[in-house]
Amino acid sequence: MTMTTIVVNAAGLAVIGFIVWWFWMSRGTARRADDDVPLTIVVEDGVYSPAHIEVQRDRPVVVRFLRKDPSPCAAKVIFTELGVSSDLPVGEAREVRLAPLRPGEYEFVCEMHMYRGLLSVK
Ligand SMILES: [Cu+2]
Repeated sequence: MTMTTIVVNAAGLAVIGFIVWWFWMSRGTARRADDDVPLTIVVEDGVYSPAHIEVQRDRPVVVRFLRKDPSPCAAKVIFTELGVSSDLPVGEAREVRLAPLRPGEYEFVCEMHMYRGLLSVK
């Protein structure tokens, strides 16, 4: 194995590691919903911030999305298991209303699943 091969392989592994981290581990700790203030999620730079939110069971949920990313990738948010979606105009907050939910984990993504978030219902 030449030095170049080793460097290329190492770089490849680093990229794979980064992608794994990006998709599965970068969600961080959940932001919990307050009773009166709807959660605001900023859509920017390939991530939802926060990307992990937590709400209480059996209560209507309002999540406000503010899209800052002009890329068409971010134009829509979809709660896949719930069959709820919303268009997100750039720079204009949009509220997504969800019926009371049973405890569980519900994913929300952009159309291409590049943006990924998780709604935990407790
Ligand atoms: Cu996308």
